[in-house]
Amino acid sequence: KHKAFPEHFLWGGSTSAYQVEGAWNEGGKGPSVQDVKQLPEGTSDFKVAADHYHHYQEDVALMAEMGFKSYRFSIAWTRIVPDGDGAINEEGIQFYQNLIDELLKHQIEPVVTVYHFDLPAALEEKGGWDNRETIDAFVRYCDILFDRFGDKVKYWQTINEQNMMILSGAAIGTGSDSMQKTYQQNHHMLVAQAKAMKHCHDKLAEAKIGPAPNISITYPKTNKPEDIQAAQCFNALRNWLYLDMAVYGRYNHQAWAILEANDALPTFEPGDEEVLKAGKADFIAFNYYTSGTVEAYPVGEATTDEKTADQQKGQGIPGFFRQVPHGDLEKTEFGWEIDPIGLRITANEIYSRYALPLMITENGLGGRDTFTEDGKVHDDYRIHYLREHIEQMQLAISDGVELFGYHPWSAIDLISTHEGFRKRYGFIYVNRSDFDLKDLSRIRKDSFYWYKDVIASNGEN
Ligand code: BGP
Repeated sequence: KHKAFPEHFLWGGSTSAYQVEGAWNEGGKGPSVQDVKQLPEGTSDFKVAADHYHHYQEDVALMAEMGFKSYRFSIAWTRIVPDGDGAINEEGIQFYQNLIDELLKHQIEPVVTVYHFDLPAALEEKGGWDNRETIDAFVRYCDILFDRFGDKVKYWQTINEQNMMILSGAAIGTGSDSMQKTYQQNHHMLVAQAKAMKHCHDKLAEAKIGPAPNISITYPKTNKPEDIQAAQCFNALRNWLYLDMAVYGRYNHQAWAILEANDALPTFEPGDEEVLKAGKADFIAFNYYTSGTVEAYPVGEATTDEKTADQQKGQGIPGFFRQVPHGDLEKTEFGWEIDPIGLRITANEIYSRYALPLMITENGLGGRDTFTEDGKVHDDYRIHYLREHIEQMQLAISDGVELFGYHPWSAIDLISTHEGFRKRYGFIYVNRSDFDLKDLSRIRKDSFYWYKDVIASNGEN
C-alpha cells in the first residue's frame, strides 16, 4: 500500500518573471539580458509574454480556483534594481507586494525564486558573472528582497538552474569562450548564493532557503563498467557539484577532478572557502523534466574542434562522458524523453545524499496545444505526463523521501525560452501566438479541471 501525500503538501504551479510578466519596460523596470539578447528565428520576444503584469489578479483567481496551495514565481531583479546595483525602484517593489498580497488573500503560499535567468543587462555589460562585483550586487538585491518581503514570504530559492546556465550558457544570457571562464562564473554564483543563504538566515528566523537546480539522474548507456563510470562523472558535474556546495559548502571531489583535468579550475579569493561553508540550504528545490544517458568517451576519439564544441555545450568531455539518447524512452513532440520513473530514482538519490526535505519546482510537458471549436483545449497528453510523474512522486514518498511540494511548469502558458509561444506548458491557455497578441484571454484547459481534482483529493487521482 502506498503512503498518502502529506497533509499540508504544497500543490502548486510554477512560472518565471521574464517568461510570464511582459510589461518589459513598464513600472520603472530596467532591461535584463533576456530583453536585449538575439532571439531564435521565428520566436517572440519577451515584451508582452502572457501579460501577467496586468492580469495578475485574474491569474491568481484561476490558480485559487484550481486549489493551489502554493505558487512558485520569480522576482525580476530589474524591477527591483533596474540597473542591477543602483537605485531601488519602489514601483517594482509595489508590484510584488500586490502579487504576494493577492496570493495570501487566496491562502496560496508564495514560493519565490530570486533569480531566474534574467541578469540585469547593465551588469552583463560590466562583465556579468565574470565580474566579482556581480556577487555584491546579487547579495544586495537579495537583502532588499528579504527586508521588503521577508514578513510574508517563507520559502525562498536562490538561483534557478544554475547548472543549466553553466552547461548551456549562451542560450540563457551568460556564457563564455572557455571552460575555465565558465566555471569561474559558476564559482562566483556559488559564492553569491552562499552569502545570500547566510543573510537570509541572519535576517529571517522563520524563512527557508535553498538552491533550485535542474537535477536528473544520468544513466549509463550499457552496463559496461566504463559507461557506469562515465555516468558517475556526469552526475558529479551536472548534479552533485551544485548540491554538495549548497549543503556541505564544498566542491564535489569528482567534479573537481574533471575541472582540473580540463584546466578549468576556478580561482578562490581569500575568504571564499569560509563563505561557502557558512551558507547552508534548508531544503532542496529541484526541476525535473527527464533523465539523461551517457556513455564512455575515450580520449583520442574527438578532434580538437569537436572537443571544444562538446565542452562548450556540456555535451561531452573526452576521457569522461558523452551524452547519448536513451533509446527506449518515449518523447514529447519537442523531442524531450519522458521518464517518470527517473523522477522517483532522482528524488531517492538526492534524499539519500542530503537528507533534506525536497520540493519539486518544475516538471511538465511542452506541447503545441490547440484551442478547439468547442472552446476547449484538450491536452490529454499533458494529463498523462503529469499523472505518471505524480504516481512516481507518491512511490518516492512511500520509499521514505521527504517531499513537501510540487510545482508543475507552468501554472499558465508563457514563453518558452527557446521555442516561443508555440510550445506551451500551462494549465491555463493564453490566447495569443508568437506574433499575434489576439486578446490574451485565459481559457481553462482540460488539465486545469484534472489538476483541480488531483489537489482536492490530495494526489489520489
Ligand atoms: C527550465 C527553465 C524554465 C523553462 C523550462 C522549459 O529549464 O527553468 O525557465 O523554460 O525549462 O523549457 P523550454 O521552455 O525550453 O521548453
